[in-house]
Amino acid sequence: MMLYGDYVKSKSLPKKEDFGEWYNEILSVAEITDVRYPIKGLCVWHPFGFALRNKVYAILKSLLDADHQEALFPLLVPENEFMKEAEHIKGFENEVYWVTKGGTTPLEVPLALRPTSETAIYPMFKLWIRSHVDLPLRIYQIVNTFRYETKHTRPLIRLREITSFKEAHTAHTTWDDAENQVREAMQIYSEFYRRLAVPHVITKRPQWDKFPGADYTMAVDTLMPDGKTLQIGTIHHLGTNFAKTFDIQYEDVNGEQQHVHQTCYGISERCIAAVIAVHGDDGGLVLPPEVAPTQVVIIPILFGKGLQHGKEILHVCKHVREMLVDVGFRVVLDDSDERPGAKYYKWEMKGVPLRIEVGPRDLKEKMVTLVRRDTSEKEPISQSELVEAIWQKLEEIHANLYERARKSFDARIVDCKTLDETKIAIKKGIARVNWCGGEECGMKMEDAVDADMLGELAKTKKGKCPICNKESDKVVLMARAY
Ligand code: A5A
Ligand code: MG
Ligand code: ZN
Repeated sequence: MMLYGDYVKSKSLPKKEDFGEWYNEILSVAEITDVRYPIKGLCVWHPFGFALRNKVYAILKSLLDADHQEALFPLLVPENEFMKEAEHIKGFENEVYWVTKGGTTPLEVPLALRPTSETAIYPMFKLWIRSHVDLPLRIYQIVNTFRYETKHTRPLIRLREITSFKEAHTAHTTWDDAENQVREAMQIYSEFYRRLAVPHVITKRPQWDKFPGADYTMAVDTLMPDGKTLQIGTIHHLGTNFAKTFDIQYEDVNGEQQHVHQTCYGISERCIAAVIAVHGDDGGLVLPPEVAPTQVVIIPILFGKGLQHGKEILHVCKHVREMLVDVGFRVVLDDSDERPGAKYYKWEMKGVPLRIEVGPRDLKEKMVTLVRRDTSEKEPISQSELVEAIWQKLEEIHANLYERARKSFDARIVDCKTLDETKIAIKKGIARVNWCGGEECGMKMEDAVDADMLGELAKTKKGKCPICNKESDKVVLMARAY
């Protein structure tokens, strides 16, 4: 494993072309997570990684807070509650960790560590919901959940302890109201990923891949540099399935008892993996300004002539820092003893969007040099125009990151008519294919191209199902998924 010191010596990460290796190295070198914790599938957040995580989750919370309320439910779920919903149990039984002892005493009722919180939350919904005036009910929580994953675990992507599981749970009077909530959740998640400059696509998962216990599942997917897709959020219409098993009823306007219609939707730290993977390059992280823990780093150029003017240069640096902190930018002045070059590498690795260099030549002119992380462009700026210039640059950086990522994303979604075309497209990305809608054809298609059906697009287009040749206007996406 590469640590920061090794990185400084070699001055480069493995090329991003080898995405798997690049991804593991960057998490360690940029101090996002530490995988050396002695339990497989569990990760430690470094302070820097956690600062990034908190910036990202602040966006998610602010989007939800408009019409959801944050709550907090217990981690432990009694076995009898966990075992109520048959499909849900079947979907999760192989992934649940059980607490079976209190000290040395076997527990009368074993307790599940939540793999997700339907079975912790819905017994309480039964108590909270009395009448139609209590609806709609929209809550969310951000918690850790545990899943004994059997597939290859990966930091932030497939964890056995998901540390940052945001799950929203809603209840409504009708199936259509719940469906409107599904649409609202799709909009919230789209806006969230727009703010992270992460291109994505939302599809309806095929029935064989929906959330256990749901009527249907909508999923948000993005594309990793290696051409595999990553599911970065899901939205489930639960119908009355859980309401029936947990007996969640409300009194309608006519005084009659009705089951509520529910939805739930979740996002995990995979959103951080997406930010890192989509924007990062051979020099390390490239962070969208809104979530960068440090937005601007100031570096005094103190060698040669600079040494004689050291005091003045540092004075200007401090003045600039104050000016920027005052207007709310997150700024670091790196006045450590390292050489400027070493500092550049360090802060580039951390994805800091803008670097300000102050050297001896800048003093007389009252200038500084501004350098962009995303394009490496350098520009002299007068100190008096600096604040305005930084506002503008940070906005440009976000726009450029999104534009660049979207271009690469769009170029890797390819219309395909045949299985052979599909096979080629999924080597680099996503294939868009017609599908008759038959489950058997769907499964055959997955097998034939050795990929997953992500799901159905809302847009339709006439074409033939490549398995049975039937004319259809259903369009699905096929890809190799993480
Ligand atoms: N209760 C609903 C919201 C739920 O649990 N849905 S889910 O199972 O699909 O999980 C929500 C999201 O968590 C997924 O879309 C995926 O992005 C993420 N996720 C699932 N398993 C994960 C794991 N083992 N590690 C990291 N993220 C995971
Ligand atoms: Mg499958
Ligand atoms: Zn078919």
